[in-house]
Amino acid sequence: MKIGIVCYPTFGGSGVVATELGLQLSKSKYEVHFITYKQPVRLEIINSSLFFHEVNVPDYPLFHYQPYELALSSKLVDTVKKYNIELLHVHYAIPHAYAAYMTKQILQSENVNIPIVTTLHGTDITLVGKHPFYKPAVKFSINNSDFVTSVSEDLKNETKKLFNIHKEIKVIPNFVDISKYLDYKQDFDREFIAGRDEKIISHVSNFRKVKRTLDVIDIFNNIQKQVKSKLIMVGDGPDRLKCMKRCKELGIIEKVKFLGNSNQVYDILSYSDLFLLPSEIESFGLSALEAMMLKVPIISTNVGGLPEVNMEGVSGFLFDLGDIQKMSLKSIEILKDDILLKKMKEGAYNTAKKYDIKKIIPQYEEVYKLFSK
Ligand code: GMT
Repeated sequence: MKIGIVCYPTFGGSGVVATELGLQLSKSKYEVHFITYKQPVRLEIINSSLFFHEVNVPDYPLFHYQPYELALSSKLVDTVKKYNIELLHVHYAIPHAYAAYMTKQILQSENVNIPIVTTLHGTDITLVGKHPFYKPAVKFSINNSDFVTSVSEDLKNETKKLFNIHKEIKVIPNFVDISKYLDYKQDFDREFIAGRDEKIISHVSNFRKVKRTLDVIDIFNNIQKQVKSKLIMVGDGPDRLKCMKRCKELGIIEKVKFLGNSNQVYDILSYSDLFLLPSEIESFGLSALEAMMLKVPIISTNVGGLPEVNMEGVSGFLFDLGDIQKMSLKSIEILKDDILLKKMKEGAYNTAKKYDIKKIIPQYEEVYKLFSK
């Protein structure tokens, strides 16, 4: 089957899920075409069953905003026709589900039928999508997709509630490739990050307000007073400078490494003892799942889909949003108790196994089968 995948090509979780899905599909009976404005970060191999088509948006001085949806729809129409693509799977509703709907309409006028599968990832619903400026268009494009999936039960319920959607939404969670870890080799030395007697705490995100990265710094500040440790902050985004400033004010800048966007997330996680995710909104928490796969327990909030991923007392612990005190105390307890830490590491890994790629990809394939000719 020939599938077109539309996603954000950046370091965000929806792009990672879409790319890993496409890569995996292309290893079996699928021909996969990525259609987006840049080659997705994790898409390193292009071969006879894996293609990348770049969407170009010419800069025209008359436009204050360049019309990306228009360029994307046009590119989708051309690519579907040129490669006989049989289904479009769009990740993140804004603006992809909307552009896909237009593509379907244009192709219909030429007697070509293209089914649209939309996967909802999170803020396309819970933050941006529900904003009155976008809501009618998002609701319309969800209702007019041929099939809709969401990455957690919580996101499914939120979507139904916020947009009054009566259509079926199938939950297909995020996934990790457990086999990647089995023979995993780190590319750099642990000494680069911390001394032998120091614990390593990590956080990975796009440093947006919803990630509450300043809470990460405050929690670590409490931890480092009682446990010799280093904090690794991976990723980049609007709150990164604020975090650096807070570290300087607290006098802990020497203990915190800001690595920016990195393709070595797994290396960093594989050395970590604890992962902090105190988010305000989190539909699933792919970064937490990746940490769990690498045997790192999670201290997170109990918002959104996080309780579906982080199992209380097994893979980690969950707290109310903003409860820095309790998150700090539990972190210190785990890091000080080697037996508890070992138990939590195993618990994190065993929980991650439920989300192995081999269990999740067939769920997407079931959806595609509904539309295969
Ligand atoms: O909504 C976002 O923050 C962007 C999106 C992304 O592209 O990173 O993240 C969402 O999708 C991920 C993959 O499905 C989920 O694991 C994240 O939890 C989710 N982020 C939020 O809900 C904040």
